[in-house]
Amino acid sequence: MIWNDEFETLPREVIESLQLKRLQRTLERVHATVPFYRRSFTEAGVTPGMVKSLDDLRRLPFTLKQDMRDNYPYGLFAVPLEQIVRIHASSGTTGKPTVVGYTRRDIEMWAELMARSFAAAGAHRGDVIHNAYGYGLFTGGLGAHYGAERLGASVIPMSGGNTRKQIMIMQDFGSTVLTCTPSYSLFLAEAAAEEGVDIRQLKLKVGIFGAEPWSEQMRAEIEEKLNLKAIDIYGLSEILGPGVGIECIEAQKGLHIWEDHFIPEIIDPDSGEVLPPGEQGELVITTITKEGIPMIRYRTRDITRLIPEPCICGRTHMRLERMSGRSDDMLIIRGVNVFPSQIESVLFNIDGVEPHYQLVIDREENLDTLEVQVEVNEQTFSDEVKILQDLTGRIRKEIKDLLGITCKVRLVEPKSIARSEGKAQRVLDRRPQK
Ligand code: DLL
Repeated sequence: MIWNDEFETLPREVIESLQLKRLQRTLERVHATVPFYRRSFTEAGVTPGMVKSLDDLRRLPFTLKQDMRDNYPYGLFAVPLEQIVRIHASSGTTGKPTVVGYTRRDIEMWAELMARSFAAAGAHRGDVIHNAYGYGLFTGGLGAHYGAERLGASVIPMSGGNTRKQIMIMQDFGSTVLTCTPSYSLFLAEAAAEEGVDIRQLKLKVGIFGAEPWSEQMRAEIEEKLNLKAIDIYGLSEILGPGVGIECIEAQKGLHIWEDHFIPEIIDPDSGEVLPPGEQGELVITTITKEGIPMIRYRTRDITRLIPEPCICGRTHMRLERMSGRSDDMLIIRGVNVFPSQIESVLFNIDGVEPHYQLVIDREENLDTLEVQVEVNEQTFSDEVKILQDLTGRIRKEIKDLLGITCKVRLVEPKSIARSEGKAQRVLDRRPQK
């Protein structure tokens, strides 16, 4: 179902003229109210008045995560604190978190976009939405919660963790929609099996999964294990939280980014140049309706491409291809660029291994080493040594064929790799920092 028929199906020229008008207003506002933007525009020799077309956006400087850190905690807010009704923060791997603030209208807009996203995923009033995204500073829990209420569905505010209870509630309350990270959905499936519950027989029909990279192969695995349609949802706290973009259930191919609120660009991460439509690069997003903390040309570090072709669902908002990883997740191993998702897609195509793995990178005698630790299933685990050796050799060869690097493969016991309730930690880089 299309939640907002008028806005989700606007003709391209109307979307673009709306974007330009909203962009110009946002630029005037941040220039007048946020010293950081005034300074960065002046340094780049630009003024809001110079932006006369959407193409002029590329003349503006980028905003980086570091800029948020440098202005910690409230320096990028465009309204006084009295107008901020909610604060979220995302913890980075190092240092202080990045802090974002929402006005009452921002919260309204977010709920609206999440309701749109739920509807695009096939959820509606009457659904029981089991929300296992974490509630707290993380945007996942409350973002999905407000959207589910706006949709008119019955939302169960589970948050993450307490996995056995999650299974009981899902079973007893008749949950029809599951929202959590893709890795947690597999953990739920595994935990259900241990409890003697056949998760495939529950009422779940759709899962709305995001907050971490996942692959097509992982989608197939989740759909098979949980017997539901798995939908990819994208978002980041700096821009909004969940609900920046989502796949529609009709196509399950690419994520519609809500272009009446965001302007996406794809750039070459090295040169910063805007790439032509369809080319892969780093996603840059400008918010054009947010009040609390508008973002101008925010470098997300997420790698994707725009799909300009129209979608069968009738929505006219452009699609983003499934994220293939983050440019700062990219591992350089002996000079070769490797995305964890590439290794994931090799592993998930091999029978006998489970969708739980970890990549350990180290350095021995000045040479980078990569060890792929992957769980095998119970049956394979009890197979003869020869079969396990063959499996190891096959994984090593497929990774070598795909990436051109030799790695060590270690098959580990079922359930020995730590499960996560939120974003999975799949990479352990033990190399000394330069
Ligand atoms: O993860 C917001 C969110 C919550 C999205 C629930 C979807 C569902 P942050 O914690 O700020 O916000 O992390 C944002 O997570 O820049 C991506 O690198 C990654 N990410 C989010 N969604 C996806 C996805 C939330 N569908 C960062 N595919 C982003 C791949 C994703 N990566």
